[in-house]
Amino acid sequence: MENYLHRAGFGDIHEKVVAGERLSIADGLRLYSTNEILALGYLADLVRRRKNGDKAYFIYNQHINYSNICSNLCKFCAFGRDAQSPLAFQLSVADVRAKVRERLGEPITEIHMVGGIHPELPFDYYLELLQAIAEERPGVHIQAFTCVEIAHLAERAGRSVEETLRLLQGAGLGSLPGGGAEVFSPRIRQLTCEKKISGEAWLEIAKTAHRLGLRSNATMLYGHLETLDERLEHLDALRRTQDESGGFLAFIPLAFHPKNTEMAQLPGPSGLDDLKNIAVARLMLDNFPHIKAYWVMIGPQLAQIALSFGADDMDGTVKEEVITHMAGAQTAQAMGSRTLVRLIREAGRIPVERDTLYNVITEHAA
Ligand code: V47
Repeated sequence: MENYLHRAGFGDIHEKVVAGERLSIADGLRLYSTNEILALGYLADLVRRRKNGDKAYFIYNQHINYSNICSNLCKFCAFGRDAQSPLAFQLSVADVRAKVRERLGEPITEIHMVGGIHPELPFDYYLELLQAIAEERPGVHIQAFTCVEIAHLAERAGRSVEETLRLLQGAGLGSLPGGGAEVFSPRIRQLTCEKKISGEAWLEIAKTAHRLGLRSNATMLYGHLETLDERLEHLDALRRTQDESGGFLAFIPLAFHPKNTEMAQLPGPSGLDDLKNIAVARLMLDNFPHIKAYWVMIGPQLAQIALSFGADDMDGTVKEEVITHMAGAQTAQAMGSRTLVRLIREAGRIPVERDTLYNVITEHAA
């Protein structure tokens, strides 16, 4: 293997990985640029194994989107609508209650809830959503509202981000999902989501959440207009933030789905690029405990292979995913926990059902 890594031009990076040394942005560029995908996978797998051993995680979760009404209307998004659109929707607190109640018979431990940047809903609506979920399913972990939504909620509440987060936490918020990060580069934000908060603002809100004891995830939407340098700047910014706050749990690379978006002319990323993003993230984000292969976006087949390219988590049962499916995803909108266990086991890992904070719920036989 060492000879092969040398021939692939990665002898020095292998030495750094073995020594646990941080990789530079220039190293990251070389990794992204290679076609020696097995060498890249081998290096990422060394880090994955060191951090997570033979375990690969999944979660029993439910996704709820409370509204798709959005005043940002990003060019890569097929989910957001303006309020006048016939496809706009907005759930009442009672509707969300009903969605939770519908699935009380299932062993769901996490509710993942996000929506658009709704221009009119009052701040109390969001507090009531959290309270209603906690009432219907006591003990469930509510992972809700991206940093972008938090910035908006703070505006609606007329309070600081910190005060807003404290109020949400008091109403039952458990952690923040990783959406809305997109690509931090101002160039890419200008081209694709000019109304969205800046990358710095996103990172600042994540840090504030971490200070309050809320953990959060981070994402990167790849495979549209971004350059490799911009991807690496994004990863580096996350790594520096994690050095300061230590509050990120998982990084999830999100594969751009072009259908029904304003960037529908783009092809979207290839399978090779999907694997590279998992592997390079695992190698660059040396201070992130987990890398998720989100099966909804890259397909269960590739997500399974990603478990040998740096990923240690397949996300979850999800039911029912809307954001990626509006943009043409061909995957299912839910997956049974038995299928997740089988996929993980087949990949040679120990399937572990986790809670949001990666506490073990059930360790299945290898
Ligand atoms: O913020 C929008 C992205 C995100 C498209 O934290 C698109 O564990 C691909 O963040 N093609 C929402 N992606 C999903 C998300 C997420 C999903 C699963 C787990 C977690 C987690 C977070 O999806 C958005 C945006 O970045 N997105 N449109 C699209 N056309």
